[in-house]
This record gives sequence, C-alpha cells and structure tokens, in this order.
Amino acid sequence: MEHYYQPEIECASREEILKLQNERLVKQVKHVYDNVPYYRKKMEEAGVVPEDIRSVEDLHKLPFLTKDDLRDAYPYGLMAKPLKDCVRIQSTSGTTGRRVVAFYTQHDLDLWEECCARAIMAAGGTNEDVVHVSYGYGLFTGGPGLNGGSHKVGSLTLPMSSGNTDRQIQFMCDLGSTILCCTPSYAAYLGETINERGLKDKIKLKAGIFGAEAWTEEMRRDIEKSLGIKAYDIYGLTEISGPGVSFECSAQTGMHVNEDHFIAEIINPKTGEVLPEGEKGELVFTSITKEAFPLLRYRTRDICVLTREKCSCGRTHVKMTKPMGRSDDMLIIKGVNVFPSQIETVLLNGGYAANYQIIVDRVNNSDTLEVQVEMTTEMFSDSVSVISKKEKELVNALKSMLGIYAKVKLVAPKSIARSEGKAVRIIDRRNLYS
Ligand code: DLL
Repeated sequence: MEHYYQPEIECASREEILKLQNERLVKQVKHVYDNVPYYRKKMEEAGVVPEDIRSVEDLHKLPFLTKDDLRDAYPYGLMAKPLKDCVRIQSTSGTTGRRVVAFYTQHDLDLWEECCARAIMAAGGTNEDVVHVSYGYGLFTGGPGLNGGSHKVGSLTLPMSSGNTDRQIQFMCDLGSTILCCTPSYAAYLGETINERGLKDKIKLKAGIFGAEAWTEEMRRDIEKSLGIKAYDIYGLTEISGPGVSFECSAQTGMHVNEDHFIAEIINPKTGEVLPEGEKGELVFTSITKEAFPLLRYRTRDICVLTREKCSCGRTHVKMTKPMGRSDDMLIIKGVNVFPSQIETVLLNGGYAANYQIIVDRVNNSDTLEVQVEMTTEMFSDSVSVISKKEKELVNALKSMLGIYAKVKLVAPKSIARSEGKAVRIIDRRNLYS
C-alpha cells in the first residue's frame, strides 16, 4: 500500500518536475484552446496562441481566470470535455453570487483522490488506519475527496460527514478512529466536547488532516493538545479539484503542492505581476492534468508565500505557507488591512480558545471593530473588575498586533455557536449600508 507515497514523483529533482510540467502544460494549453471557446477568446484578446507556450517559462503570457469568469461562464462555459464524458459535479457553498460548479471525468476523480491519498500517507496513514471523515459530503469537496483518498490508501473509511457530534464521538470511541479529517474549527469543538465528557482516554486518534479554512499555529497547538494528536494542514479549492492541491508532511512547515498536477505562481494581486519565490502575494494555479475542468492561471485570492527550501521529509515539491486568509477576507478597517488570523493569534496566545466573532460596523461614518471572545470556564467566576482588566489586556495586545483599537467583549462560555463545517467568524455590518 506504499504506492500512494510516490517518491519518484514527490521527491523528484527540480529538473525532472519541470520537464514533466513543460510537457503537460503544452498539451493542456492546446486541449483548452481547442475545447473551451471562452478561454480561447481570452487568449485571442491577449494575442497568445498555443504555440507561444512552450514551457513553464511562458506561463506568464497566458491570461488569468478569476471567479468572475467562472460566474460568467456558469455552468458549462469552461468545460473542456463533453458532458457524456463527465461522471461527477462538485460545487462551492456559494455564499455570495452564483455557485461555482466543477466537473470531473473518471480520470479527474482518480487524480484528485490520488492527491488526497498522498496527503493521508504524509500524515502517517496506511491500510492499518481507520480514517474518520467528518468533512461534509455532497456538493462540498471535503468529504468525497478525503473519502476517495482513504480508499486509495486502503484505510478503513468512516464516511461520517459533518454534524451529530454525539454520534461522531461514539463512533470514534467504538470503532477506534485513528485519523480525523474535518475543518480545524470542528476539530477544536470535538476536542472540547471529548475532554468535557472525560473521554480522551477512550479515543485512539493519532493524527488529524484539517483544512478548508484558515487556522493559525496557535490553533494547531490547541487542537494537538486537546485531542492528543499531530495536526496536519491540507489545502485545496473546488475550482482546482478540491482538497489535496497541497498538504503538510511530518515537517509541518508548509504544504507541498502536488506539482505534477498543478503549477503554482505567486502574483502581486494589484498588478498581476509574477513575484519571485519567497515573496508574499496571491496564489495562482494552473491545472495541467485535469480533463473536464482544466483552469489555466486561476486566481485563488488566497494570500501566501511559496518556498523551495529543502524539506526534511525528502519531498521536493514547492511548499506554500498557510494562507493568511483570502484577499477578499481581508478587512479594511479605518484604512488598515486586518486579517482575521492576526486576531486569532492574539486570542489564542492570551489563553483563550478559538471561539470568537469579529464584528465590524460603521458608526458616525467611522469604522468600528469589536471582538467577542468566550471566557474560559475558570474565568467565568471572576469578578467584574478582573474581567474588565482581562478585556483591557486584550485591547492592548490587539492594538499592538493590528495598529488600531478594537473593542473587546468577553462573553459567557459556550455562547458563540460552534461550527460543524467552515466557521463563520466575521460579521461585517457595513455591507448593510452600501
Ligand atoms: O475548502 C476544499 C477543501 C476541503 C480543502 C477540505 C481542504 C480540506 P472550497 O469550499 O472551494 O474548497 O474553498 C476553497 O477555502 O480558496 C481557501 O480560501 C480556503 N482554504 C482551503 N483550505 C485551506 C487551508 C475547499 N488549509 C477555499 N487553510 C480556498 C486556509 C483554506 N484556507
């Protein structure tokens, strides 16, 4: 079962990977040009023909695709294979505007599941493991992706889906789940509940594969402690297949991008200029092996850094840092850029759990920022003056992290709704007035 750790590809030299990427890119550009009139038109407008793209070095000549393109071309406009060749549709949650739908041939599903299998193996998974998948199943890619990956590894797969926390914990105890796959916010909730019920000794978890939303190193430490596991990050997006576009290895210092399937670039989100390795910017992906929905230079809006520093695990594929949140998650408050992850870092460093909400409003034409965070159970019995002292400490810590004032409100334990999927932490009321 060792074959989903594929050292010949995952640990190949840079030259070998580039050779593979060059061949696949040339083929893919032709496939898209010939079969996707929407993108062909974009290439024509940019004055590029497939023959101009001879290697990865020419990638920058191709036009970008954005979420707006996906919406314009909804539902079938970016397909490169006839519907009769497709076997699956997945979709984003589509909280704003139209949903994004992505199509897969059987070949696409196999490659996607293989990427997830690599992620499970990098987290120590084998056919001896019981993989407990609590990502949502259905249109969301989390459940089906990790489920398929777990099958490929040969692990016993528990297709739990999200929700019903009592049943999750019961199965975890009864069936001896060893690897948990869910969002980090749900993992934190499961950890909290398991400890409250005194069941930590009854679970056999050794690792967790958590992604689909931004989470900090502080949150990783909290989850690792509360569940007694090693917590691995996994990244992906529906447009580019789903989870497994990149994943963490034992080094836990960034996620290896599956470079035999996806070419990663970092660009300046304002100018579109490609940035050198090590610089922070927007992540752009080109999928070079997908048949049905092959996006070229897709702007993810996720902000991160790529690095080719040697990894202790032996994998050579480029690593991306944890995304700092999406460029469209970034709040601009009183003209200052604020990432929710900065707030999370301050809260968790202050000994609070990741149960918080960020409320942005506009009062008298000026932005206001309020952070509500749950007290720990010990703090709940503190006097009002002790609590207000703790609030002031948080105000100061947030001020030095963000550079602006944030009102802090310590709220009762368990008063902020727990999430079973992606956590909703930001309430921006300014949108109501525009
Ligand atoms: O969230 C796919 C996925 C499922 C990834 C399960 C990992 C695990 P979408 O719903 O299309 O797909 O959302 C994609 O989620 O552009 C990021 O902004 C964010 N995201 C995904 N993984 C991470 C992560 C899935 N590990 C969007 N860290 C992406 C931070 C993440 N953000």
